[in-house]
Formats: sequence, C-alpha cells, structure tokens
Amino acid sequence: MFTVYGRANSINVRKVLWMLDEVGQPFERQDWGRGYRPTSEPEFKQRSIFGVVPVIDDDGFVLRESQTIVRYLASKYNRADLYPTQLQPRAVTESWMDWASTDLYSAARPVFHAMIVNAKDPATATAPADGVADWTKQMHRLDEQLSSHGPFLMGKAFTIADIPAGMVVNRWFSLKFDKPALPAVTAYYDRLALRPAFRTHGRNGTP
Ligand SMILES: N[C@@H](CCC(=O)N[C@@H](CS)C(=O)NCC(=O)O)C(=O)O
Repeated sequence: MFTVYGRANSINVRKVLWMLDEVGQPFERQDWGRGYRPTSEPEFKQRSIFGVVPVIDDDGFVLRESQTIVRYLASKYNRADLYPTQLQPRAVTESWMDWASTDLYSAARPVFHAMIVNAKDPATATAPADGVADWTKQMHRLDEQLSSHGPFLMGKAFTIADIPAGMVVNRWFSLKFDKPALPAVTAYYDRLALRPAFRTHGRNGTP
C-alpha cells in the first residue's frame, strides 16, 4: 500500500501526486494540513515531527520532503529518462529542483499568501508590488533558460527538473496581476499541459 498524507491543494503535495501519475504508482491519499485534519495530531506527528505535508508511506517506509519523494519515485521505477543516472546531468537536474523550491518558490510565496491564504476575499485581493517584483525577476530567469536551452529545463525532454518549476508556473498564470510577457514560459506551460499528470494535479484550476 502506498499512502500520501497531505491535502491535494498544497503545492508540495501536488509535486508528489504529479510524479506518482508519471510513474504509474497506485496510491491512496488522506487529507491532512490547513483546512483539513491538523498535522499537529499525534497520528500525523508520528510520521513526521515537522508537521508539514506531504509525507508518504510506501509499504511501511515513511518519507517526507516533496522533492526527495519525487526523486525516490524516479529511482524506485528506474526512470533514468526522468532522473538521469549520470553524475553531471543528475546534478544539474537537482540544481533546477533546488532553485525552484528555494529562489523561485520563495519569491512566489508572499504573493500567493497575500492573494489566497491571507486574503479576506481572494476575488478582490491585490498582489503586493514588492512580491511581484521579486517573483518576476525569477520568472525572467526561467524564461531565459527555457528560450536558450529549452524547451524543458534539461533541454529536449521532460524530467523531474520540470516538476517543482512547473508547479510555480501554474501558480504564476493562475493568479491575477499584471505580468510581463514571458513567451518561453507561456509555451512551457502549454507544453507541460500535454501531460495528463500535470493537467490532473498541476494545471487543474487551483493556483
Ligand atoms: N520542504 C517541505 C515543505 C512542506 C510544506 O511547507 N508544506 C506545507 C504545504 S505546501 C504545509 O504542510 N503547510 C501546513 C499545513 O498545510 O498545515 C516539502 O517540500 O515537502
């Protein structure tokens, strides 16, 4: 039995759900986290003392950290096409994942929190200008990489490097604020949407 502990609207849980579908791993999911069962409950904390989602339980093997789980699944299914086994391309893949979950996501987070998590009414919430400026700077970097070395982050083919970035790109296009034209990112968002797993868990109407 493979169980995912975490609400399906969390960006970190969605990375894992996307990857589960990419590799075809059957799973069940339990709703934990903001708006659902609190992760402070002992039943959750015995799986992760940090009290954050996602956590997986693969036949008794418990693991936290969304990106580690994505890499675990790629390795479990021997998907060298998604996660290169050669040292250097593997390291570059990981560098894109790290960048997306640190610099890119950290820049997106204040805007998301202002417009959705902390907004009295998300329909009328406005984006904080300084947050938009920080996020836009990182999105320009993504656009530059995709236009010069794309169409995916590792070049010709989709890899797990695209999962954390793809989730932030979905958030970028899902939130309403003035954005510069980023042609390579726009094409990337459409290209990712050719993947059923991204349509189900990423570009599914949820920011
Ligand atoms: N580094 C962790 C971060 C996990 C995290 O911050 N999860 C958020 C949701 S995206 C969370 O659990 N928030 C508290 C909650 O939902 O109760 C990962 O990538 O798995």
